[in-house]
Amino acid sequence: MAVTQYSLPPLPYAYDAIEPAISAQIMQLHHSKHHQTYITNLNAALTSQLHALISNNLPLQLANQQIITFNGGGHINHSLFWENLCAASESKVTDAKQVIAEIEKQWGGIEEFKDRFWENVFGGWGWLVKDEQYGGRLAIVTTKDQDPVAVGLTPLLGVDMWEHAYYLQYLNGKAAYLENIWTVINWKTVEERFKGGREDVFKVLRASI
Ligand code: MN3
Repeated sequence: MAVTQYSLPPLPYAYDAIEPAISAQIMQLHHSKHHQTYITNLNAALTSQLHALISNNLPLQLANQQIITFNGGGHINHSLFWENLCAASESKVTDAKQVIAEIEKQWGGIEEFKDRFWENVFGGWGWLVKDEQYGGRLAIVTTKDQDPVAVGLTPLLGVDMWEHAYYLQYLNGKAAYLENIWTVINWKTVEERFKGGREDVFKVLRASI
């Protein structure tokens, strides 16, 4: 008996495609080292968990659960993040007509939305989500560590707020990093996620997750 072993999904663009918002050096390290490490740790923990379940080793099961949550969340979150970025030349808010209309309805405009995002997002991850429990209304949420967004929420757009996502280029300039991220958002992907539901978002990624 064996468990699924996950592998690193290729980026949908070159490492230097997101420059100057995010340097090629960061993209390469972040994707080929950080993301790969989450996958390597996830695979090891899943294999260990199979043995822990077969041997009724409850303490080991609990320890593995934490490792699986952290590294599995890391794999999911980074996969979503790569897909909702694109080259600045391809980043067009006109590709997300429905989402932008909702953003305007909810926050008054895209600039106001960016301000609220900055004010409400801390370490870990920042997300624009669709809240299915409230009729699909948009919300800005933060998840700590590598936690994925909660059940009931559809992730539309994720921003990695960990220092490793920007420090080499921006040092402690987190505000500048976030300001520049808005120039490389793949609004087409955001709109597609909005039109579907949570299951659809994860289904798209299932080939690699
Ligand atoms: Mn990261």
